[in-house]
Amino acid sequence: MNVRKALGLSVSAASVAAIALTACSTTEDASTHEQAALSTAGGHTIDYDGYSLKIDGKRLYVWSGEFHYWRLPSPDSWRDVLQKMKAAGFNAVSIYFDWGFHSPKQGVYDFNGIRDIDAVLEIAREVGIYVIARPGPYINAETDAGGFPGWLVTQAGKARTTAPDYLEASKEWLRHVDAILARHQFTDGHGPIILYQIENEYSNGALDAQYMQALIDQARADGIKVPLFHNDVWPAGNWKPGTLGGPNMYAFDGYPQGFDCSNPETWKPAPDFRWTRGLSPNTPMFIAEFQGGAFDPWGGPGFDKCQKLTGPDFESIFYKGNIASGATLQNFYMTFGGTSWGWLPDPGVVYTSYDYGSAIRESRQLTAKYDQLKRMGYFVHAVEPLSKTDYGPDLTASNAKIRIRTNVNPDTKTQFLLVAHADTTSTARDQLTFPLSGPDGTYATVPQSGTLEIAGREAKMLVAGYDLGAQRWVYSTSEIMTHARIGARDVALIHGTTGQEGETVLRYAAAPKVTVESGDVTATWDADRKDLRLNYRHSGLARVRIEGGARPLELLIADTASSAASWRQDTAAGPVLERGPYLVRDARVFGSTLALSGETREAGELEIWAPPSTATVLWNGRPVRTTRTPSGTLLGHLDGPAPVSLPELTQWRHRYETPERAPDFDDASWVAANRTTTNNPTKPPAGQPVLYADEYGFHHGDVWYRGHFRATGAETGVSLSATTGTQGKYAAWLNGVYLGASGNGAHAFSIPAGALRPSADNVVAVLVENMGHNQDWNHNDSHKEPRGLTSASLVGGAAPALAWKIQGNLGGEDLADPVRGPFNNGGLFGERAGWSLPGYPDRDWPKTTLPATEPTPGISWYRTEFSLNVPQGPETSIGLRITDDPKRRYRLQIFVNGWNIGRYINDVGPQRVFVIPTGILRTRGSNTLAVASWGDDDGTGGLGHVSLVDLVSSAGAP
Ligand code: IPT
Repeated sequence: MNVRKALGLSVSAASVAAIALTACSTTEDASTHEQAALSTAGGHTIDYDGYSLKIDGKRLYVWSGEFHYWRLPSPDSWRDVLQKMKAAGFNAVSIYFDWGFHSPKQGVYDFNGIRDIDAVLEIAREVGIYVIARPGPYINAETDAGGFPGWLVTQAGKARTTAPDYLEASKEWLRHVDAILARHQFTDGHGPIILYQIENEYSNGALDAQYMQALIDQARADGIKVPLFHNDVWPAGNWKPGTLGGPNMYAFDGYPQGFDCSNPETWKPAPDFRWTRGLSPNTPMFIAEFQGGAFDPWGGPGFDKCQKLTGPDFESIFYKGNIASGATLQNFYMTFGGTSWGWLPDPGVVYTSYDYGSAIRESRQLTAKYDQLKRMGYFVHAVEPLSKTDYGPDLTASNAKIRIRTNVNPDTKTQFLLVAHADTTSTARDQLTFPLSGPDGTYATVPQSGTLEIAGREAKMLVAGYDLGAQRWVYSTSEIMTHARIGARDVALIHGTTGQEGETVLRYAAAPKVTVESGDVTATWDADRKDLRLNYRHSGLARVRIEGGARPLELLIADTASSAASWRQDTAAGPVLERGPYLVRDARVFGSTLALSGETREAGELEIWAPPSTATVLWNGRPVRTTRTPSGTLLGHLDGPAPVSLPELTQWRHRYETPERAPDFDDASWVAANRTTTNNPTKPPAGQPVLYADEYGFHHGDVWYRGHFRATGAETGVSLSATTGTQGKYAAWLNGVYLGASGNGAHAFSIPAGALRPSADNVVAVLVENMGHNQDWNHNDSHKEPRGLTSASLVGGAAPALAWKIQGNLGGEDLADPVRGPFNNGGLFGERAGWSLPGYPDRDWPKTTLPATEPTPGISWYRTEFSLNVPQGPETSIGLRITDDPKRRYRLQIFVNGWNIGRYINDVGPQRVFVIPTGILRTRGSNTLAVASWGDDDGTGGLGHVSLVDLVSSAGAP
């Protein structure tokens, strides 16, 4: 209700959020990206009903992928990823905006450089992809504190409620981020944003409706006009429209395979969401997050297994299942996962790589999952009746193991048949036929010749009773990938699994002229029904020309590999299809020139179904010589990529630091950790100060403590407790003598003989790793779990109190390095002294070779420089591999040109290859690699072998 009021609209109950818009003029730059860009002339409407979203009154099947710019600190690569998504048929990208990434301190917000969300949104507009904006305030996302900034963890009020301090802070964030989002709304004709999410999976336990409503009101007050939604954790019916705190649209999430990738062949059944229709019948079925991969924890099985658990077979069965359920908005989380660089990860669930087993790998390489998404993405885009369907009855297959669900468009009567195993986890190979009755008559047995095969984990979405361009599509047992009118003919690209039989039936007034241009295709004319029946086996790319409709049809029948190698682009001169390259990222037409851009992985053919006006073809700006084939396509040849050669990393220098351990280290400039009260729900033991790092403004990375005391001489030990987060560690020294190390929790360190200085000043020095703050998934303030020391006392005799000093990252909340930002650095001596940075004068450091052993426990650094001379381009992707015996116990922070690109634990893993975000690497020039290594006293510290890897030519996950 408030929403409508805020918009100043009087809206009938039926059309909840028809957003009325005032036309406005925009001055667009004549950038070369304009051709693909979303139309920005004047205003647009975004509306919906129970079937689908509608843009300017036209139904849209929203096919969206999740992408996080903050996990790709390389603005040039944002365009690469968004173009790859668009090229696969995505019409939308869903983006979380991470509050903590933009705000190091209350009241301080940074939207520059790698934080330039204006640029993200402008690139999305230029690429021509809609944006689903998800600014939180809470986002979860396996990131530190679920997206809450470090400074928020010290608040008294309960997060995600109307507690005044929390709510005020949330509104502060929304005001800042909304100011930018508001100027990129599609409704105003200024940008790509079509939908906006309030909160995130705010679904468990006690829910504060006033809080949700306050967020809605804030978004509207900030000028957000697009429809609002919330993503329910599962279809539980939370936050339905029309309730207090309910946004405009209902949406839910689904991760049916879960997040343990250890047994990727073991599946859970695919959900059938039809039962959820009653939850919000007047809004379309919107799956705001559906499993696109899985996260993987420290010591986990690794992302190759997640890639398998959620592979192309999973995508086909589960995503088509969602289509059959009636979903017309689907967003796949993640489609490109990226890198949780620096201290971005939530410690309990992820390490540096956030590859997620996604369709586009962390290295931005495409996978078979990408190909599968492309087959489906092109389909939902091309076959428009899909965005308005009712449930039809199941068809009875001749094989009881197969279930055929149907959806029917009530206007066109087009039928969609989902053919898959009833047990969606089945790996059996089954054959079937089925009866079909539809607008074009009744068929007792489909296919009429042979059988349809479901080979294990596959699902087919078949189309019957459809006006495909100027042709009548009676049915096909091949799936439609896309179709378009190109020049004077229709071109249809259909596909099936390699080796399987297919049957396609088209209807014509009289027997058409059929020319099989390539492949083994049998044509039969059924004069009674006036059906042309084609039978074939999917193999390579068969081509059939059919003349008999209002326009000729060029039917392209692809197998698995040929459909993967096919691309479609829409240009100012109409649609273009291409076949051959690894990627066709973009196509534009300038007069008679067709300018394609893309990538190859090897030399090969480029075939183009181009608008007839095309006389010249450019590939990445260079002319391609083409010949016209008998079927009217243009055929050219593309070269493979130039080989990349990467230098060996040989010239290393090494230096041990850890001066803080020494009794005479000067900590005068450090902050006194002497607070006696805290808002934190966890209180320190009676009589002890609050030592939590966050209380003193040190929110990320390692923190040093120095506790001073005058010894009685009776002290025998130091009892410490630290909360580090999963896999974190801490180590202690007394007067420079190493006491030992521990993981998360309490540890009693005994004082070795001779270490104590009776009747004198003594110093306990403790280095505590903060692996990151917990998420707040259950909104129980779990992100406030303290980090750093939580208690410290001496054991023995009268046990004097300790007077503490603390030092974390340089500047605390007043970042010393705002460009790299709050998550880049913690408080190691070397980090504070610039050892991680390029240009640091390390010439006086001793030389070393790798692998190296560092016998002294604590922190030592390894630095090297390397020069690259590799071809520049969006496809460049270089990684760093660490090779060592996993029994050695050390952990690393890896800095490339000062950027913390990864954290590595040699004895935990699983990550051993680190993607270096291309934008922070000089691909032609000199680079600095600085590695901080934290070793124990077992003599296994140091650093193993380190090498550069060309991730474009190497297969597999980091
Ligand atoms: C859901 C979150 O909304 C999202 O932020 C992310 O954490 C994702 O899942 C998992 O990667 S939470 C899920 C456990 C339902």
